[in-house]
Amino acid sequence: MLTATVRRGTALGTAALLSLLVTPAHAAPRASDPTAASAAALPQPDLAGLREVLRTAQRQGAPGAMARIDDAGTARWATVGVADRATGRPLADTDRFRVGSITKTFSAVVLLQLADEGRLRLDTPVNSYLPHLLPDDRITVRHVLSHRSGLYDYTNDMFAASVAGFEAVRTKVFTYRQLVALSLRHPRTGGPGAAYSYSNTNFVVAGLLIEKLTGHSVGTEYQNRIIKPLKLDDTFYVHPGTRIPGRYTHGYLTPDRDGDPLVDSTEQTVSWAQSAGAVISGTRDLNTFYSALLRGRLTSAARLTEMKRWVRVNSTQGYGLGLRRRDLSCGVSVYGHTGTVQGYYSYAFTSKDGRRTLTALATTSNNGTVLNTMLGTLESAFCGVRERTGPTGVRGASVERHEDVAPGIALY
Ligand code: HEL
Repeated sequence: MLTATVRRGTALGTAALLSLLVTPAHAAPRASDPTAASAAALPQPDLAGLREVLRTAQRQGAPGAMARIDDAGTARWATVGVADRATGRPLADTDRFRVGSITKTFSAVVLLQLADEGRLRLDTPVNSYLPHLLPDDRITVRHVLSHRSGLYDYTNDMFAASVAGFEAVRTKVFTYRQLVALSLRHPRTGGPGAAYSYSNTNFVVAGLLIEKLTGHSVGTEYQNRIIKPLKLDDTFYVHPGTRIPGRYTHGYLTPDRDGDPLVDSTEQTVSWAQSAGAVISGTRDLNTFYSALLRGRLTSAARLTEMKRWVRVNSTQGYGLGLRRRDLSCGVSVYGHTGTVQGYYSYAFTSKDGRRTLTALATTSNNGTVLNTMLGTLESAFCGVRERTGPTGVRGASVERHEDVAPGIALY
């Protein structure tokens, strides 16, 4: 029988890690947020609940699932299932994985640092930096980073058929401009500054902006501005490489037709996403990243405030600039991002003060039941022990059926 394990890390390990964060070029005072509830005010995490959520995801079809909580110097983690169905190797909390759209926060951080350096203005039209790229001169950088550009999400077409769509692009290498061109075949979904409408195209434009303004690849900028300063040893951007370096967990795409076998989707270029979704990382690194971001260690306080200017997604979610806010059933709001890439579902969120952070992963995708179940890891991590309303450990009254998704993409 597969078991869940929860261990308590040494306080020294994580505390030391946090204290070593040095970002000389971007060191900034901690962002002030008068309404911030400190992690100390949060209830203790519900570790039994967390384990139950992971076991439930496993029963629902995820070969493996894990979660790690870093809480003011103490690390706790749980894993269930296998990293590799072929060998049966158990999933380890240190296994690397593909993070999907969590990459969007990396891209936003690079652009906000460029804004801090006076090299980019959020309310300037994208076409001022990239002449003639977009069909409307009024679309600004802020519109793009908050999914209010109206640019159609080309992945809607690409992954209409999940397995065939994936296999068609698995080894492909796209330029950013090719991806933008795929989007522009469609009418826009709204005018510049319209309501939130999630689109990967926005963060492909972000990638183009990073390259144009810095003269470097996004991989170089992630490395120099985030990965190196935060010492994120498990974090990589290998595009157009297809393999995950070092020790990693395989990811398994769920086919659209019941009864068809899972597809090992681990190896792919992720070129269809790049700056919108191609980062590889691990639970510890993502916790370090979001904690550092919310503690004001990656941008100035003013830019962090811009990142947290929310547009409405739905009754329990807001979107800032490459950053999600989720309001949990206990009234606590958490900040981070979600990721869906073939074979991997991830959640990485931190408290307002950045002191308690959760990253959770299930090693499957195209399985809305598992995605919804994994939302329960946030409740367990930040809301503590509370009455459970269902067998999943998810408190149903306040948890929505589906994650916020691009239209037609993840309604499974
Ligand atoms: S979708 C999301 C999530 N984001 C967006 C991005 C990411 N990921 C994608 O665009 C991948 C889409 C295909 C995923 C695939 C699967 O489940 O493996 N689905 C299909 O092929 C469906 N036919 C908004 C959910 C986010 O949370 O931000 O990551």
